[in-house]
Amino acid sequence: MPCRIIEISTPAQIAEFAAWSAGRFAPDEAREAKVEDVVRGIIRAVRERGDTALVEYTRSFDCDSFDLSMLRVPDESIQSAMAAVPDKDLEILAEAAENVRDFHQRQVQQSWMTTREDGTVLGQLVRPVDRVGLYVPGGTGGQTPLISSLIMNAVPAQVAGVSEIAVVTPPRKDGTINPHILATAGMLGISEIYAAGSAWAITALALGTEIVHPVDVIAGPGNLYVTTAKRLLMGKVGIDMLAGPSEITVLADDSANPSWLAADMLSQAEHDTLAAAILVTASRDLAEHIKDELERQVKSLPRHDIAAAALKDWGSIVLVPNLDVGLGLVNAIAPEHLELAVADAWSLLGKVRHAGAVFLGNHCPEAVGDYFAGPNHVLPTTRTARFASALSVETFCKKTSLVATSCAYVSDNAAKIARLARLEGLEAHARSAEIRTNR
Ligand code: HSO
Ligand code: ZN
Repeated sequence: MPCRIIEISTPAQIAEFAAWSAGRFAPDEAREAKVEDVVRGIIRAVRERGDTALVEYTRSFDCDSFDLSMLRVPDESIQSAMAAVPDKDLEILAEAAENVRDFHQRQVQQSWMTTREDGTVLGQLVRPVDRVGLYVPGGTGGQTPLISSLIMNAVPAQVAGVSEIAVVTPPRKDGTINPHILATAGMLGISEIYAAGSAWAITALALGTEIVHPVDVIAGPGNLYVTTAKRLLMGKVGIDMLAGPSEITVLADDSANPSWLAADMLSQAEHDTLAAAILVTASRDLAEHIKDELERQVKSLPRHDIAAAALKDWGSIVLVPNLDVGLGLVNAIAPEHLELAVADAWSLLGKVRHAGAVFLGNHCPEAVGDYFAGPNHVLPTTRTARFASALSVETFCKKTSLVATSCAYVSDNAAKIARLARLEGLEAHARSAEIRTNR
C-alpha cells in the first residue's frame, strides 16, 4: 500500500497532522546533531586550509583524481558544453529563462524619496548586493542535477543587477561537470564556476579561499549538509532560505482527474524520500481512485524506490468532511506548493492564507512552475510559508534609508530628541542634537 487514506475533521487533528508533516526534515535529532558536528569540522578545515581542504574533500567524496587545477572550471569547458548540448535543449532552457526573467522583472522595487512640508527629505535606496554565490546540486548521491535551479537562482540575481555571480557544483566521478549545467550557465552569461559541492563549497563561498572569493549572498538548494552549512554560516553571509524537502498539497473535488493528480503527487515524491505528497478531498470516491492510480503509476517510474518510500512514509490522502475543513488543513500545512484541483479554483483563492505557490485549476500541474511558466521554484517548505516567501529579486537586494534634515528641523526637534536620549541615559546623543541649536 503506497499511500494511506486518513480522515481528518477536528481542529486538533488538523494541527497534529500539520506538525507531523512539517517534522520531515529532522525526523531524528541525533542525526541532525551528528550532521552539524561534521559540518562544523568542514567549516574549520576550509577556514584553516582553504583550497587544500576543498581538494581533499572533493577527492574523498566526489572524484579521487581531483587536483587544484580542476577547481575553477575553464571557459573552454563551458564553450564545449554549449556546443555538445543539443540546440533544441538550449532553446528550451533559454525560453524557460526568458519566462523566469519576465516574471521577476515585475518584482523590481524602485528606490524612492519623499519631501515633507518642513523640507525634510526621506527615502529608501534599493541596491543589489555586489557578489552572489549559487549552489547547484550536481546529480550525485541520489540527487539530480538541478539545471532548472540554476535558472531559478541566477535570473533573479541578474534582474536585481548583481554584477558578480559565482556558481559552485560538485564534479562527477571523472572530475567533469554535468554539461547541461555548464551550458545553462553559458547561456545565462555566467562564467565563474567552481567544481566543488556540499558544505565545503558553501564554506568557501561564505569565507573565501585563495581561489574562491567570498560572496555576499548564497542561494540554491542542497541536501542536509549544504543546508546545515548555510544555517551555520548565515549572518557572516546572506542566504536565500533554509529549504527542506519538497512538498505538494492538492485540494481536490470531484471535477479532478485522479490519474493526473496521482502524477502530480508522484512528481514531488520522486524528489526525495523525505518529500511530502498530500491530497485533501471530501470525495471518498476520488480518494480511492487516486490511491489506485498512485499504486499503478509509481511502478513504472525510474525513481520508483525514492517515490515509493516518500509516499509510504510521508504521503497521505486525507478525507475531510467538506472543502472548508480542507482549506483549514491546507492553511495549517502552509504547503510549499498548493494545487487547487477543483471546479472553481479562483473562488477558493481568497481563503488560502499560507502557501509558497498556488497552482489553479485542473490544467496547471506543479511541473509548469518547477520548470517553465516564470514563478520561482525555490519556495518555503515545512510550514515556513507562514512567514517566508519564494526566492525573488529581493533576495539579492538590500535597502538603504535616506534622511536629510535642515537647520530649522534640528532646532525645532532637538529638545524632543534630547529628552528621548536622556531617558535612555545617552547624554552624548542628547548633546549632538542640542549643539546644533546653540548659535
Ligand atoms: N519541485 C522542486 C523544484 C524542482 N523540480 C526542480 C524539478 N526540478 C522544489 O520546488
Ligand atoms: Zn519538482
